[in-house]
Amino acid sequence: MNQEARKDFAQFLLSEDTQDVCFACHVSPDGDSVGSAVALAMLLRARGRRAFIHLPEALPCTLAFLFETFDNTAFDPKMVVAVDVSTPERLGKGFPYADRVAAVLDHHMANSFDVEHKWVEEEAAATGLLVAALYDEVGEPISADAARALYTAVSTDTGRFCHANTTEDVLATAARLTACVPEGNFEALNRRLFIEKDAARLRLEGYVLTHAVLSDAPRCVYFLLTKKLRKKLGITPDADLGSLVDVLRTFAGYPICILAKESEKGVYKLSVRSQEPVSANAFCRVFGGGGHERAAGATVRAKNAFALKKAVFAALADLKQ
Ligand SMILES: [Mn+2]
Repeated sequence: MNQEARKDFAQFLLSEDTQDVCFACHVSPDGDSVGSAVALAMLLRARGRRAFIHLPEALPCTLAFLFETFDNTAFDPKMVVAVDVSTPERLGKGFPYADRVAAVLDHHMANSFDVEHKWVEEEAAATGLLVAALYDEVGEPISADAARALYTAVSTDTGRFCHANTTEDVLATAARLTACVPEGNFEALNRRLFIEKDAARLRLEGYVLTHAVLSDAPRCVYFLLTKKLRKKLGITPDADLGSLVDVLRTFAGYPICILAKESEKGVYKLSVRSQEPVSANAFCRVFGGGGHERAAGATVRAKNAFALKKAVFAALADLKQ
């Protein structure tokens, strides 16, 4: 971790000029982006500042608990801090405060923000780790609610501590957070985040397992979730589909998994996971996306499902496997 960047960012956060802050999350808001933003807002509020979270799209229902004890009333912000956001585009179409983005806190590869205060740790497993470090840097104790928000960030971005990014510092941070909640464990939170699913979601997972395309050349698991299928299976707009790609990862022997989700007519969002030595990031860059080496995303425009599959498999054929 870059100690100087950490110090500079902490200094910026607590400077007199940092007032009335909007912490902005990325499109398809996930546990890391929202959990980190909530913990940051709590830190500023503890220091007497005003802060709220901006979500460009619906909050997944699994993350709704983050706002149970957090009043997220918006106001006209003086500045925006982008949290876990790799490019200005990922703040969402029509982001209302685009002229006020002063800082970014992130861990994605090739973060393209051009802002005054930028702290990006490409090696960090989650933005939540940077937020925990900021609490330490400024000497603010982590409240139970902030610990739950940060645990959400770190546990979701490491695939509940299963991915290759689950390093010693991840587990050390998780251990520290465990000590910050009165119950001394995250059993209830884990149940909410990872174990319990509603019937529609489970039906969807069953459908994905039954209908996923298993390709042998190139070796890949592929599934397209159309809007029609979402409707048929009763998947609501606030359903948390962020971890659906993990269902594809359960097929043994395939080094890359691609979940395509139709977002509007002719527009598909890809979630890609890969294993050593295949690079999900390299694959997504073909489509102008990116992320991390083993987990990345991209948006693809294609005429229909057939054209999409053709484009995806053409890019796969060119990929080093
Ligand atoms: Mn993240």
